[in-house]
Amino acid sequence: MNKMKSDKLLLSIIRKTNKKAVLGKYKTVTRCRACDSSDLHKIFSLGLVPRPNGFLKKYMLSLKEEYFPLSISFCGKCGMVQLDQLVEPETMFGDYVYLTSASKPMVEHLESFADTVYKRFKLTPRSLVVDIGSNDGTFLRHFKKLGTKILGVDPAKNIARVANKNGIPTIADFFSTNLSKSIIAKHKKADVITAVNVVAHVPNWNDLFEGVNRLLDDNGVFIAEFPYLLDFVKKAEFDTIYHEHLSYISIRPLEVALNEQGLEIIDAERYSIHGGSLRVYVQKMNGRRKKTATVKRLLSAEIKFGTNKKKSYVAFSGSIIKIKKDTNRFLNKISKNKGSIIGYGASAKGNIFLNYVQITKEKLPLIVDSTKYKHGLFTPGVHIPVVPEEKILDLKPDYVLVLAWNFADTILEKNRKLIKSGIKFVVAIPKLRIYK
Ligand code: DWN
Repeated sequence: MNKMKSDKLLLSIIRKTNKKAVLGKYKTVTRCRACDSSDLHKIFSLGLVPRPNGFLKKYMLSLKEEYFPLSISFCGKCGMVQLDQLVEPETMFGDYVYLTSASKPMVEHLESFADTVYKRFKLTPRSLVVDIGSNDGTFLRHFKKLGTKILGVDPAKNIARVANKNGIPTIADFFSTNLSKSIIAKHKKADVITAVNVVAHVPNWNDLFEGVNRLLDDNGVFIAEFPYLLDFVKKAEFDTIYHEHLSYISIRPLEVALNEQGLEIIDAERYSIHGGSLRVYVQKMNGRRKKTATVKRLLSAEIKFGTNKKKSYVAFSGSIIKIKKDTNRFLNKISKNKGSIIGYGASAKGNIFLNYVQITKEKLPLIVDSTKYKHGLFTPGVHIPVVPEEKILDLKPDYVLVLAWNFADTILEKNRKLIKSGIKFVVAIPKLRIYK
């Protein structure tokens, strides 16, 4: 069946629960983002879903809502895993609701990240740190406290305004080679360029890395951190597949793309944040820093895993189907026993999970969340209302479904008294678990 026909069929199914669903505009990706090969192989399709951060104001519930097909493929040549669809970044990042500062574990992670970089690269008050995808300036605020010069770049105009108001100079734009030229003209070359949970969001890696190479001082270092493909596959983190995440990154394809632009990876570190992330340290080709053994070790682990082999993704696909079945069975049991359940963490991943598993507001009547921008809004597709986190104290549900599973430890710790009082917290990924 051709793409148009399958989209129309999927849309007719979605319209059974969301009559306002329409097919949004998207492009189909036919070449590898890293090596430009056309040897792409489908891994899994999640059907039609709305924008992951497409939260709705009340009046928008009666308007048309765009859905897009969502599937990922791997490159048979370099092992790159990427989305098969491209939704215009402007429509996703123009007016954004995700705030880095809304999650304490992320704030703490970035504070220690800044300390590590400051000490390891012996930064001084003359050093310039440029953060690509700087959001509300949570990361740069630490460098400012440490005394370096700072500059943020973020396309979300609403959030860049908040950052500038809070004393974090931020350019409200997408980073690009052109923008790097104007930054050099106004400021200086950067001693450190950071990109935290950004590289996976960027459609044109050549332009991104050419801009990094131009902006970076000859002795500078580019540090990118992103969810790591091996963690993503091994822990079936399928709800992080969404239209903001164009790539699911591993060292091999990333190195291909960086080398193309005169850059090389010299070190890499794994972190548990966001379900398992990789931090890579990059310098200009043939720079003065030596490559560590970690890079080689990770590369051989990826080749052993077989990132460019179909068989490597069979278990991953099976886990997704099992998680959907187990979650629906669990929710049906609760509604049969007249139990009550709410969601915790109105995250982009949570929205993908709710739409793919088809959890409607009848099954999950509301979600608590710490992000002020999301309060009073409704989640995309299934239209579940988002209320302040503190509301959980009045609600006292029988169960709480933790949608932000990547922060489960923090959320469980924060609510240990409620758990002690008998409220059961549930995490569905990598498999359904009840904490009591
Ligand atoms: O790459 C991205 C990641 C880094 O952040 C972006 N594309 C979009 C976003 O994805 P997400 O929305 O899935 O991110 P989080 O940070 O996993 O979302 C966690 C949600 O949970 C936030 O809305 C905040 C909320 N939360 C809460 O209510 N109480 C989080 C914690 C830790 C809490 O205690």
